[in-house]
Amino acid sequence: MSRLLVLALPAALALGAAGTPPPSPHGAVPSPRQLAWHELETYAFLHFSINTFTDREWGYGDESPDAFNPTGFDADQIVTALKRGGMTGAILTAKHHDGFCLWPTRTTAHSVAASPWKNGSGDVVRDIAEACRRHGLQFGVYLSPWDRNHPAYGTPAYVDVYRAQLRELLTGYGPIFEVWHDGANGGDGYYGGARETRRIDPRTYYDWPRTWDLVRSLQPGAVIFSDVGPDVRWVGNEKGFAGETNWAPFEPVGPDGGVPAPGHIRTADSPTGHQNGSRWVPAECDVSIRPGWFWHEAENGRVKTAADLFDLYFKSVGRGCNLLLNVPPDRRGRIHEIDAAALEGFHDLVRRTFAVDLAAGARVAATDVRGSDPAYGPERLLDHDRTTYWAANDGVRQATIGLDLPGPVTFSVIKLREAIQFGQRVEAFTVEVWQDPAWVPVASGTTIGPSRLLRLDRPVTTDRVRLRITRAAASPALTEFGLYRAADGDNGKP
Ligand code: FUL
Repeated sequence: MSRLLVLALPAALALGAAGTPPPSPHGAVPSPRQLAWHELETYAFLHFSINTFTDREWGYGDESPDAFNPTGFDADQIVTALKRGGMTGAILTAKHHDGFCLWPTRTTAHSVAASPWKNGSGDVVRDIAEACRRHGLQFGVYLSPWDRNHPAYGTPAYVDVYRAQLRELLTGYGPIFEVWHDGANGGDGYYGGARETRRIDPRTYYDWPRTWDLVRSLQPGAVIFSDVGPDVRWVGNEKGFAGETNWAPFEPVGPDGGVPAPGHIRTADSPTGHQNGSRWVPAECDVSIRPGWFWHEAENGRVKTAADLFDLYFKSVGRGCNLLLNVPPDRRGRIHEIDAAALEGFHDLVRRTFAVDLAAGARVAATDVRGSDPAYGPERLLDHDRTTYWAANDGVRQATIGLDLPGPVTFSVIKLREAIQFGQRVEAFTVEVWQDPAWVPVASGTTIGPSRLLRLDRPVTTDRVRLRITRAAASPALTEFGLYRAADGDNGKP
């Protein structure tokens, strides 16, 4: 439903009720597929493959398909555990660096078809894709560009194989919401028995623009992820957090300042992006619920807790990113009970925190309303509808929104969202509360973007709150201003 709402945005961009045109876009703006992606916020990574059975993180490529034999594979259990954790989608490692394919591909014999699992008749990609659809989750694929098994890796022939694999995945399994291209590229491997080191030039070898054209033609709704986008960028770390200042616009360069490519980028810029970047390439925070990406029995005692995940939520979604949380299935082919419990606890914290918007019922006023047109009035900030927004007149660079609450409320979380269809515009803001006889600042920040959550050191009680936008690159336009009380108690702030 919400995807449809966003895709319907062009209609909502029509003139305001009194005929005032909306703001002109500023800088880079998101595409419709990126707007839909921004709404997903938390989704899962499923690292599952031969490594699950060999207890490794990176298989060499010489593993026997005999090793792949989950004892109780249950796609519904996997997907419902994710759903209970608030995950809106799942991205499956259809092929990791070791080259083992989780679907019966025509491109190589190194796949589930050669495994004892279901006597070679199984298809993990199909089972997870169908379970996602049954339970209302989006489905995406990770296909490692590096293939340590394939004899042709390093030659042009392998790039054709990679594209053929993508074509199978993007034509055989229904709608795909995200295609994930890893930046890890080249090195030693089995390579059909050669057992050698093969280096490739990440800038030229894969001819990424052609591959991305293929993805576009086969799955126009899918966003493409890599270190450099084109739709979604890596955040530059695997710990699950973004920069406190986080611009969706991005202008990637190589480590040497030259041409960038997946696996060849100056990652220092990735957590923050570039305010004046020419393209909208928002960051995605990938992190595992465990120390490793694959399931290892020895890590059962080191699963992140619900509180850890809640903290990461503030540092990823709360900084305008999507959180890609890896939850690796175990050797049964199920989400382990410890991981499932942590996920559920995390979702419970998120749900309880955001169940009641304490700004509800407030009288809201703004120092400036575009064209004095009620279509852009500040009441739009409280309606929880991302298609409506408050906007200021062109030329305005500072504005204040005041909330006059029906009575005193106690809150510890502030939620802000920009109307990002017009680009990212706010550069600095402060939130203040009335503590008679003065306004007292309780939070401040730089960027807002698709979502900004500010967690206070301690809850504050007041009946008046104001947001002061102190610097903006273009007239501000916001869609949400909410107040909440964190459900994990008042000392939860790390
Ligand atoms: C990295 C890979 O090398 C890891 O194994 C994992 O898949 C992670 C998500 O990306 O680049």
